[in-house]
Amino acid sequence: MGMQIDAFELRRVRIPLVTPFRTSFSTETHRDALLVRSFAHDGPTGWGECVADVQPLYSPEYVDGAADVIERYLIPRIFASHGPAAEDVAKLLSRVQGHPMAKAALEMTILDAELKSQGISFGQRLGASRERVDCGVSVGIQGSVAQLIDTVAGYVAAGYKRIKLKIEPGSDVQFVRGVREHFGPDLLLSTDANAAYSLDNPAHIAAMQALDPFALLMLEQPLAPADIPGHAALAQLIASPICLDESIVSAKSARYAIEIGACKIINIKPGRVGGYLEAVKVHNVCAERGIPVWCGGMLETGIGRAANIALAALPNFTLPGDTSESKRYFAQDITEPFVLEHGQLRVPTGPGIGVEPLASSLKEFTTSVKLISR
Ligand code: NPG
Repeated sequence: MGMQIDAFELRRVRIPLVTPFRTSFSTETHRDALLVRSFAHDGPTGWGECVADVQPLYSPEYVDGAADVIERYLIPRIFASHGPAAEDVAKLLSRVQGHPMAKAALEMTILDAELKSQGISFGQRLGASRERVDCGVSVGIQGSVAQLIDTVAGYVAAGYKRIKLKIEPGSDVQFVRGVREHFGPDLLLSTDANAAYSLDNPAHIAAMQALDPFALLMLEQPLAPADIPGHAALAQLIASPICLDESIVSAKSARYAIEIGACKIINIKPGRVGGYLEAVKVHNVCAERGIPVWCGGMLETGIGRAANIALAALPNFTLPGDTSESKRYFAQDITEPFVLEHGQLRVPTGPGIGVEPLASSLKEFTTSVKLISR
């Protein structure tokens, strides 16, 4: 048995980003997040963050759709089951197809409430083995090579241990060359294409091959999410190790991708795989097969960031994640900011996610609130 939840609050917050974030699929100027708060019967309040974007461009989910499916199809299943334990939530919701980010947010809020009632932190529950995690930063596509070098220089000075460059066809080789030549061979450098390349296009293949000399730590998700076999074929054509993000939607898909040689590294995002508990399973599948993992980012507020940092402290998270400090994203976050110390963030130790939203920030950034009671 778990917590009996009497009501959930769906709260939308819209927080300005310090700098627009451009990927191969969009340019974001704000983080428009959905927070899911749970009110347990005679128990603590839990928080969850849904990482779905405003538009369905990274994956089919989008934040309005996530809020709708949570309210109409997921919460009723929770209410019907009389207080499920967090570990039973994924199974309970499994008849609803897809919507992993929506499901992950609901599982997260229930897990937070449950752990707070037990006095256990996310890190302890998930199996964290470190008190601090190494952090990298994801750099959006910039207008010019000079501008990119400038931006990267700022992040290197801040102490980030790995720089990831967003790329797309036409904004790839010259950007990577510029950064590699400017910062030298010791910079841990990776690229992320967000599925913008195709094996059907010879110019795309040539561009990916042209990245070979730059000793990339990885080339992340060059091809379409569903095309795991295509990544295995591509691995035979390029020297850069392939990392999969969008393609990995469960521990099962991770096992398959590794078995067919589609990737050497996996990016784990709890929202993408349906929750923190499935994320641990992906971690374990990779650990058993000698595949290093790192924690991805979806421009989370301090709520999601706290839980991501706990996850990133598991033993096989051996590469720096997209777990940057709060001020890389927001001038004002909705929690106390996470602050980089020698390229690392400290894993929260308090019960549950270990952070609370600040009342003043919630007030400032909330655009709507809906209470859904039993
Ligand atoms: O630091 O949180 C972060 C952003 C990391 O690059 C990042 N995220 O494809 O991994 C991605 C990308 C992303 C951001 C995807 C927002 C979807 C929405």
